[in-house]
Amino acid sequence: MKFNTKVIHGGQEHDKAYGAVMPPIYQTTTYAQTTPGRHKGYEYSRTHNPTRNALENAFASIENGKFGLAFGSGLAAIDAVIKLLKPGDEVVSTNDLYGGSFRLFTKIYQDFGIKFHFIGMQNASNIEAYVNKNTKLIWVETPTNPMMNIIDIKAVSSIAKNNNILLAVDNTFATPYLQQPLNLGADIVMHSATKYLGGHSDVVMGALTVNDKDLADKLYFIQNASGAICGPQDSFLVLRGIKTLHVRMQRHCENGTAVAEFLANHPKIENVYWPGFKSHPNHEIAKSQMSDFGGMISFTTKGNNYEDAIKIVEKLNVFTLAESLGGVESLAGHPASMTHGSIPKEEREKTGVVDSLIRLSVGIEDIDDLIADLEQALN
Ligand code: P1T
Repeated sequence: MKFNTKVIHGGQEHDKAYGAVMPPIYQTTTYAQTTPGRHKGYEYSRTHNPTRNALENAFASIENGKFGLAFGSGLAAIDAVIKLLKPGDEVVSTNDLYGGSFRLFTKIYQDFGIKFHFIGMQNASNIEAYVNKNTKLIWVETPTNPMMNIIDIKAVSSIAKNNNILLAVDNTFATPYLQQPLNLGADIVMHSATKYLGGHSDVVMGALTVNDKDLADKLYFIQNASGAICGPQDSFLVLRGIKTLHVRMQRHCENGTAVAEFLANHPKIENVYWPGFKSHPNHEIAKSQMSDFGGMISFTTKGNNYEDAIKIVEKLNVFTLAESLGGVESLAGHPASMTHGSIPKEEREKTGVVDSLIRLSVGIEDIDDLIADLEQALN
């Protein structure tokens, strides 16, 4: 099955009870047993729920993986991955990443004795200096949030495999429409399904997909034992969102290209961070591992001035000033004070998250309205 068919049918079957074409929302916590242990495959909804299972099968299908898992948020999905580790283990992570992931790693798991190294991975060989016998996981975001750095997944995967280390890729910005990390050698793909997979800014959810059965079993155990699952109504909504992922992404990419080019040619703009530009340092890697460049763009204005950035985001009308990304509507954010506020200033500035940085999630509205909105705000 090709991707555009998988988003609609992948892993799905018609409802066994009445043949419902869309998966019913099984709003139930528990399932009748005829005698203890005899049931129809479901006992309790933290462990399994038919609506959530339909979604988990869809996650696996669109990432070209075997096993999908759904969680109550993207961070809950990341949390489950880190719970594979033990005190004394070490993780090498991209230094540019979602502020909440950084906070989870440094403010919670560091205290449990797990050591994190945050490094630039634009050149994958940088990783080797941080690998030792305790290294158990490489955590990669690509494109990174918010600097749009591109990490070579195949190159990182070969370092991971040579050293017997798990490679997890946060694929939130790219989506499986643009990039399929399992095909490039990753062991775990993670999503904040809150973003493009849900696609409508109405559900908070996380996803994992893996190929290895033992790894899947460990993660299913953690999912059930820790219990950070999502509900059936939310599962239904994200499953519905996925059915239009391909057509939404096509428009996100078209509009993203137009907005990136508009910004690059605007006299008030200093830097535009978007992997579709030939001048992007890892454009060739982006071209080889992604099928297009997406709708996430960050930029700074000339003069690198905090007040200007705040004025611009306040003046936008069609773009809403808000956290999050990946919905049909365009959003603008100020990473230093919003999504990346939990990263100390000197840490975030090392990766380019300066006070004048603005991040756009370009939606699927009419491109003329988006450009006109940016034009008036910049002027
Ligand atoms: O918000 P949640 O569903 O828990 O997902 C966390 C997360 C993980 N990974 C990436 C790359 C993310 O961007 C996020 C959430 N990000 C935002 C809310 C944001 O505005 O960047």
